[in-house]
Amino acid sequence: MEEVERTLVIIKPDAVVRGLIGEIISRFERKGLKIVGMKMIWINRELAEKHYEEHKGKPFFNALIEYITKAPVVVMVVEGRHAIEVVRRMAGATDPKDAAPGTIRGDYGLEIGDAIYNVIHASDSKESAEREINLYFKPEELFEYCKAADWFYKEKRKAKC
Ligand code: D4T
Repeated sequence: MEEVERTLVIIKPDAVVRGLIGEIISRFERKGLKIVGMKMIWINRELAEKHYEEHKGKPFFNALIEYITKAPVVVMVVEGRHAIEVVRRMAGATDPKDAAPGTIRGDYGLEIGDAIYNVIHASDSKESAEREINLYFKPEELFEYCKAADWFYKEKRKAKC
């Protein structure tokens, strides 16, 4: 049985202010991933601290919160076969200097701020994906729809459309 997953992606403030929203979204679309929810928001301190609660107490925590609340972000829920792993691999290593060319962080980042400014966030496990999707989206903000190519893969994927 093919594993269709949903994962949370955040196009972070550095990418938004650099005009990279379209570039990044295009990569996911071209890969064949389906965007099932998307909006621009300005993350406040409370939400940022909730999102990054596992890092509370670490030396970079405050800088990380400053960074993610510095400008608006685009949050997306992306769906597809093994989407969590696939999107993490498309994102690349956490520090953009270590991220391989061809990955989003490898192609679009190098400079860092007080924290590591690394262009996007992507959920790192099924548990994180579920928690993070619920943090940013209400159920009615996520959509089921058919993409134009779905008919082509229909038999194998047993898609509804
Ligand atoms: P996110 O969560 O932003 O997608 O990043 P990663 O999943 O790739 O990496 P992470 O959870 O280990 O780190 C979260 C966030 O903290 C920043 N950071 C991290 C930092 O500024 N300094 C550090 O030393 C580390 C480890 C970067 C990403």
